[in-house]
Amino acid sequence: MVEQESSNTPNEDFLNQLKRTKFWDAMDICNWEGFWFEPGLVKSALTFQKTFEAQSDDVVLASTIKTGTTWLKALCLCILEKNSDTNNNVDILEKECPQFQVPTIESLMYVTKPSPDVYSQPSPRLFHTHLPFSVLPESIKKSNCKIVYIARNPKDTLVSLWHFFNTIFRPDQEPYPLEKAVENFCNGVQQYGPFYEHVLQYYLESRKRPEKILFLKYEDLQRDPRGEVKKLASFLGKNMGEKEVDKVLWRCSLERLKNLEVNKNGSVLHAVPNSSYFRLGVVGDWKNYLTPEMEDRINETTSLKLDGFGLHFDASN
Ligand code: PAP
Repeated sequence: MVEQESSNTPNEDFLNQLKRTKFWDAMDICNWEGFWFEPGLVKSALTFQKTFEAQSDDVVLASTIKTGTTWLKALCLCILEKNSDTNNNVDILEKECPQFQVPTIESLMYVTKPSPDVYSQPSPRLFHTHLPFSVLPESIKKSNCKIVYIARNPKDTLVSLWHFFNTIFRPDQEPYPLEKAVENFCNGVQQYGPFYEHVLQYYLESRKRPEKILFLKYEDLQRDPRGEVKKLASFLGKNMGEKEVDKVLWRCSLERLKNLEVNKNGSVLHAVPNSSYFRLGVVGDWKNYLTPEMEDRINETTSLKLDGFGLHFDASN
């Protein structure tokens, strides 16, 4: 488990030396290793780096924010058959949000209830992190454990992020100006940003080591859910038939998860209702929000950051 304070955690002087700014006038973030984080996350990321020993059958899920993490967590729980409580054969997704069942390691200190001891779960262990590849514990990079990364097109990611942080930071206020959110996104100044460098790091690593890192896209999962779930299962060493795949897809569907009592009313992280993880889940929702100028701004940034690396997101998405 990630500890909050130990001899491994950095002292406040170290954190105070990091460049700081405010995200959306609401949250202090600091720049560590080229990415922006709340200071508390840097502390636990450092503890994670120092204490985590990967095992060869571990499965590490990774993503930047709002790219399909909750869906991926649910899918992997089901594919690895970690979703049923063996005592009474109950689907654990009915009891707790996927965000609790597969905790984001560096966020554990923010959970509202006793956090699961992720380090000592039965094998194959299943983890999630929003950390960029460059700061993962060395043992994750060097061992044979597998990484599954989920990416999403930048415009839908931004719109999803905008809804999410409006719910969290401004429940009773006007939404944060979208043009400012677009600027932050394009400049990379947001929790776990920059988006582009995050996605690119995992993408390039997946090209080098396809047997270690599976790079998925949210849009592909929406377009061809059966094909993508089979690919994911096969990467995790499971061959699944059509019926099994359909069952997993149903169990993990947004419609089902969103309407479970635990996700309608529960909460895993302080001040973050579970319901905020389940919104619309469609590709191209950005068209309902972004002006042509905002669209151009994001498309130009995407082109500037990703062209030449072989990573494409359909700009019409
Ligand atoms: P996180 O970064 O806080 O973990 P994450 O799960 O990555 O959040 O992103 C939430 C998005 O995934 C939401 O997208 P939207 O705002 O565009 O609607 C959410 O609706 C979508 N989502 C959550 N669960 C599912 C699911 N089971 N199937 C499809 N999309 C989902």
